[in-house]
Amino acid sequence: MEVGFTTKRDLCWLKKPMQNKFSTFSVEDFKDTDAKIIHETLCMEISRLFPNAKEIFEAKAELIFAKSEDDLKEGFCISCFENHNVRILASEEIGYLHGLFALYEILAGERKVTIPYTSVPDQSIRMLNHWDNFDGSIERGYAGDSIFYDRNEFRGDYDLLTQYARLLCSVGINAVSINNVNVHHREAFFIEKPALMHIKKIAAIFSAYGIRLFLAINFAAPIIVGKLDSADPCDPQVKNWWTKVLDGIYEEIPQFGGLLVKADSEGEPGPFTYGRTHADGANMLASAIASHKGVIIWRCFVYNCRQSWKDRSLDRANAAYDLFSTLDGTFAENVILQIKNGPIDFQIREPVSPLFGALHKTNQILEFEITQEYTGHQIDQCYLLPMWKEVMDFDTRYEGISLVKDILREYSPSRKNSGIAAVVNVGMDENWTGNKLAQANLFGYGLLCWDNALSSEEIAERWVRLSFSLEEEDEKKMVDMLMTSRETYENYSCPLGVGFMCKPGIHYGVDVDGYEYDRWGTYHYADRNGVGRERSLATGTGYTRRYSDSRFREYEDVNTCPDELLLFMHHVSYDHVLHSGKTVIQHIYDTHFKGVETVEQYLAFIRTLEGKIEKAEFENILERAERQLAAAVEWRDTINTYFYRKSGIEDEQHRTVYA
Ligand code: GCW
Repeated sequence: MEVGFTTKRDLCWLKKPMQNKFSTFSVEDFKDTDAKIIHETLCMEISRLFPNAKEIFEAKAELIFAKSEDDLKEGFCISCFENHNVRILASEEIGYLHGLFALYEILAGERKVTIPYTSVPDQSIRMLNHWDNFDGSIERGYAGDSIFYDRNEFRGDYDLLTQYARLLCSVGINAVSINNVNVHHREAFFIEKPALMHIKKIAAIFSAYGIRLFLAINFAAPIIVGKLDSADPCDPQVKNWWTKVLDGIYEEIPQFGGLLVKADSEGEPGPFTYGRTHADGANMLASAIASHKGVIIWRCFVYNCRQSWKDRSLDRANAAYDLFSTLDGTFAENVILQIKNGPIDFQIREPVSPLFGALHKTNQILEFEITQEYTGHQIDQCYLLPMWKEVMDFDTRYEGISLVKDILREYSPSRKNSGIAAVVNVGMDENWTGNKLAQANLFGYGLLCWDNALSSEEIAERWVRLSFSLEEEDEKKMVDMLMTSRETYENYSCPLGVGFMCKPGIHYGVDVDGYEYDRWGTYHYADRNGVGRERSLATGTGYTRRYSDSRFREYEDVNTCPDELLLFMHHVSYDHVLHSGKTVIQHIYDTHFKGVETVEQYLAFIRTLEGKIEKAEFENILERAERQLAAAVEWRDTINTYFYRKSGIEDEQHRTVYA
């Protein structure tokens, strides 16, 4: 049995094996074939995490895995915990594995839990989306090339993929899509045999860790791959073609999860070409996959990306709501809509998408972005858990079920077809995520999907403790740094929810007007009097009306709109006074100076870590922090100067604002 790994990679939060903790373990088997595979994985993982434990075939082992009478789903119960005597109960074999990783964390991370400790996932689907291309590049990837592909071939490093799968399983992930939602020509053929021969091997690795594999498809595949003359979802020929394709996929990969679709979005083909609705498109695929019990995950990121800044009535923020709320109840039972957390695109600050709470009869997945496209490219540290918590705990203030985290489950007609997905942040870099600190986002994402009640702080503490061996005081400082990093990024970048002041295309670094006169629908409309997009019903685009009455009233009125979203919802003058008591312009100056000062403090703290963490890790974190500081200074000076020039109003504190 292969226990060690040949491809050298950071073991991340699983790097502290506990020697001689248990001398024996026993496993009560579940009967089907999948269970046997997972049993093998379990033995392998025990030998990695608790070396020297031997499997015995009687019930008096020190570590016992046994079937539970209760329905624990993919979860587990650690029911007994005395010295060398631990019992892990599960109702599905994968629960043993989750229980094992939890046990490891309790021991290696010195985590306190009360026994019996039962842990059952809050969300059914806990997914990662890869935006990896066959040429090895990753759209919005900041940690090296793809772990799956290399120059139009399958990389075939199964050792590496096993390391990846175990990391994901250890934080509770159970679904992964392995190719970019922008499905280019070559990837359109992933649904055919030659590629499937490779993909099935990847699927088997994930499957051994209880993770289902998904593929993103090109809606025009019937034309591109099938050589039909149409991809019209209402054409019986098209449906037959998809049915055959899916039969072929399941023949190779019986445990295949399903398809992920980006349609009619940013140039991708879709049902609109044929005058059909998104329900027509999704339902056709759903019916073609239904006999295999697969699902169709259909993205709601659909908007007109050829807008004009001259037309202030058109609002990209309205697009997903307007299109999909009217289709509520028309999707098949195995279709799931995947909705980005905000109405625009993963900015450092956005309101929560108004689609949550508006759909009552449609399966839903909430989509986050772990990869730091707009939040610093894994150069700048930005611990995203506080943002994700805000979204999940957001109260839509509709009657009945009103919190986003509950809406996902409760308003999905099929509970098992609901949950959370996120664009992942890993690549070929030795530490997986480019910046070591960005591992905390991957770790935390998994934990939060599993247990929605965890706090960002607890997650940060757990990550720090498992990843390093620091004295308590440094541990606390590191957690504080992570916990403030999102606010810090916001402080030196886009103020008050305005968004998109980044460099076009790459989305790193400042360019205040970079998108201002472009076609993407992301305008801040700064002029000499003020700044912000007017989205009120009274005088703007009516975006505010897409929320519940209570939220509508709150957002509609400049006096009740939360400060952090003010410029998302309204165009206000520079001397408008915020709830904080500061004017908008003074807030901009203050936050931008503060943002840079905080990064300087991070850097000073990081320098003190030399010799306290591994050298390579220290150098990595330091190098990134130095680059973050340089970027933050550019953001600060450009934004401050921009608004000084527009407004002519001086900083009250007379700090350096370039003229
Ligand atoms: O924000 C945009 C990104 C695109 C991405 C798109 C999407 C995969 O800039 O790179 O395309 O979102 O979510 O589909």
